Amino acid sequence: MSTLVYLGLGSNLSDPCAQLEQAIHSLEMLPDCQILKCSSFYRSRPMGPQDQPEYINAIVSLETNLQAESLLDALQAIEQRQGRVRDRHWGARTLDLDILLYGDEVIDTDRLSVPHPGLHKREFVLYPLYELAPDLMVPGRGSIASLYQHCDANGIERLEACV
Ligand code: A4P
Ligand code: MG
Repeated sequence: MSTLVYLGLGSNLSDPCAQLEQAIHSLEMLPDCQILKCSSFYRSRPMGPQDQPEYINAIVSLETNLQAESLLDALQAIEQRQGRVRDRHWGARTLDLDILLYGDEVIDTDRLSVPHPGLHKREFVLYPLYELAPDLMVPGRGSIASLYQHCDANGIERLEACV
């Protein structure tokens, strides 16, 4: 049985728009996964340490037959292929792929917290997610429309084209 999943994509190093485009291409190639929609790209201020470049973020929805942990393995392999280096918490990165929602499941294991714990308060998640799925309900958090309406834009900008 397939599950509807929302993934968060983020990058602030080494041509972030190209990183996101490459990641979307890699997601299209994944077995047992079918991309449904992709949001616009958004530019936002870094959350966390401020001595790092602005981020480009987007959201992809897909249908998958993969279990959540297998999907996480596949996402981490894509991050590694695109040169992800993990140093400090919330530090700069070529590519971050987060599982925001996995159907309406609530998952709390050593490796996975779903819905993603930051989802409901981050403009760089709520803006693209509302664009993609304005009727969505987030388990434990209510409607995406309400979360979006109560979220501070914090200078986020929807890009017409990547430059
Ligand atoms: N993990 C647990 N739940 C999940 C999930 N739902 N999806 C675990 C993906 N991974 C999940 O992740 C650390 C571990 O989280 C993984 O091994 C996985 O088992 P990571 O990618 O190595 O580290 P991280 O991303 O630096 O940590 P964290 O705390 O997940 O950071 P976030 O929440 O991803 O935030 N500013 C802007 N403007 N835009 C951004 O996208 N991103 C971050 C990172 C900081 N500032 C940002 C942005
Ligand atoms: Mg991450």
